[in-house]
Amino acid sequence: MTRLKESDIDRIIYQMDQYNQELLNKTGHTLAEIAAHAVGIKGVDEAKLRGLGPIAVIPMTCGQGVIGGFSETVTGILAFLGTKAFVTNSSDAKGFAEALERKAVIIFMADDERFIAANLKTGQCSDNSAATGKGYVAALDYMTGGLKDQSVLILGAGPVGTAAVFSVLDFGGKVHVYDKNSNASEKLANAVLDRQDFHVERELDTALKGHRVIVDACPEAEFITPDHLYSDSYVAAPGVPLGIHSEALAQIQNRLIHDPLQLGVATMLYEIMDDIVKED
Ligand code: 2YJ
Repeated sequence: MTRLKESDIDRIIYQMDQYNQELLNKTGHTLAEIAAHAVGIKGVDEAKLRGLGPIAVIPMTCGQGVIGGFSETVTGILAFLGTKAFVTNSSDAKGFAEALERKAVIIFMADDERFIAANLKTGQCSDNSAATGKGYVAALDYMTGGLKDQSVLILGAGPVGTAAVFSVLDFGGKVHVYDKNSNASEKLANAVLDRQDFHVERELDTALKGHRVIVDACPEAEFITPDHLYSDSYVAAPGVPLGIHSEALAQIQNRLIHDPLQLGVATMLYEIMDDIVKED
């Protein structure tokens, strides 16, 4: 699992409007609408978001420690979505106590293994990897005009790729999975009930050339080259660093979704908001 660097995230909070507009141009929908779509919520209830109690983001010093600007960036994304979010002054258990004292209803915190959000009223928990997989597939569903009956190549059978697989199947798509560790793809195949719409790909180059809708959920840089992309290709790339080769960027830019944190955090928030009306 990639550990974010300060330089990956230091401009995010200053560019939220621009990023939102970019999503709107590419998918026809805002960040909030995509997050809502990812978790099956009908529309975006801004009044409900404004009415939510405070959300605390707690810095965690364990393992490799605090990433400069991480908590502030998560808070900025949550504030952009209309919530009252704050970074606790203290970290770790002391920060958690502070969150409770300040009447937080939701907390966000991340160590080197997991990045989670928890709703302290309902006990619901959202995991960033799973939420990221769902959020990117929802963006792809909007961007492609619907994944139903489409064949989607998912690169990486880790936590993000796995969530993406189930999400594509939920949208009615067909899944092809490639992982450089073929055991990981086989393990995932065993977890899928409807095997008719699930296929394991064994050769990366062939898999890439045979697909026009791709989720890149692996941490390799620049392996998707110009000859892998067509004029009607769509790529959702939650993986950091970006897997698209710099020479292929210009041709896919307008049909590429990629960010280090925004879609995952937005989907986590929507996933743990309680008593929301679900889509039919
Ligand atoms: O509080 C802090 O600033 C740090 N403890 C944040 C650590 C963030 N964690 C990571 O970047 C891990 N690699 C886990 C990310 C999971 C993403 N799906």
